[in-house]
Amino acid sequence: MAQEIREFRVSNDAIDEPAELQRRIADEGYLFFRRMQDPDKMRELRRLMMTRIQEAGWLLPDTDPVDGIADVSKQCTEGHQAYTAGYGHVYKLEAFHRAAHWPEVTTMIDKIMGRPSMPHPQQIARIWFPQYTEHTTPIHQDFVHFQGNFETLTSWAPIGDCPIELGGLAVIPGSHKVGRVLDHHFSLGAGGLSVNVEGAEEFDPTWYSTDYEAGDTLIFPALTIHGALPNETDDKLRLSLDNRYLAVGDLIADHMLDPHGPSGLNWEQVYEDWESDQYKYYWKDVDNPVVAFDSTYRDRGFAEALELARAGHEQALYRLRRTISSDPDSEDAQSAREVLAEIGAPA
Ligand SMILES: O=C(O)CCC(=O)C(=O)O
Ligand SMILES: [Fe+2]
Repeated sequence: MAQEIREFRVSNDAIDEPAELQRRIADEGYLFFRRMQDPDKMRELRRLMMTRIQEAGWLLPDTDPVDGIADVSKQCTEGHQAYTAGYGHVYKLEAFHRAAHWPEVTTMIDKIMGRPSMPHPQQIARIWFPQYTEHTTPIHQDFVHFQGNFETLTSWAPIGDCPIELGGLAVIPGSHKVGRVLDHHFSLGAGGLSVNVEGAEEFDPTWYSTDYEAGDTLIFPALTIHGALPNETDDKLRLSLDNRYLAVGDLIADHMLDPHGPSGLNWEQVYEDWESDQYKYYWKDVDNPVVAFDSTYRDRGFAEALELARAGHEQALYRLRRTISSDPDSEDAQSAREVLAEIGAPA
């Protein structure tokens, strides 16, 4: 990603002007707000989530969980078997799911969409280890992962402060104007698919981000090109929320009705210790048309990983071994074993 990062335009001045918000997001492909969410609520959510992360063994014992000091020897990420237990422990927190319904977020999304909206049932937290930059979320458009419709909005917010070196999200303003899903290729990192933006002709591939503080929030539609900055700290975990919102009555892809895959949980397990029923299965009362997940993008990425692995590509080999260990009975694992056997590489 880019060497030089420019500062986001801050849109707090337009908070009460829906038409201006709509104009800006249509033009620039993102909106960024300082302290759109209550920093104290965010810090309290951080305390709860980091406490669970410490219980999972990913923070150094005898440190304040709020500081997010990682046990670097525990590095793991989405797609690793080791990630599931810790992430699942965090994913069961009622407070984490409630955050998707905080009115400061939902009223803002309604204003931007100009229609009543709702959060996708599938909410997502990202827990990013330091010194693990190979696994940084690659450059992508959200549509390949979440699908449904192009107007779906992502709301990304750090849970606590997130200075540049901790690896927050960055966007290419105006990139959504390509108006289509670009070719995505095999990559490591969340989602495992990336777009090459070098030499792009349809937009200027300049990156924008910021030193995020608790409560700051970035909102963008499904075609905006974005990616995470690497977590360059020595020992700090990056913790963030990325929740998605669709207009009531719009199309949603079926997998977004399930808990986030890396948690390894179903809803009954997620809800096990909740105190309130208010947000359990809240979407069942809403009549959104549902479309089946289209696995074409993912399948193409995996086919590329197989090809690259044949040629000895290190990250592709890593990807194949990860599939074999995390999902040994899958067809992908079978193909991965065949390729490794073919080139005489250990599984
Ligand atoms: O936080 C990350 O690393 C990935 C987030 C992302 O891609 C998103 O919010 O759409
Ligand atoms: Fe994304």
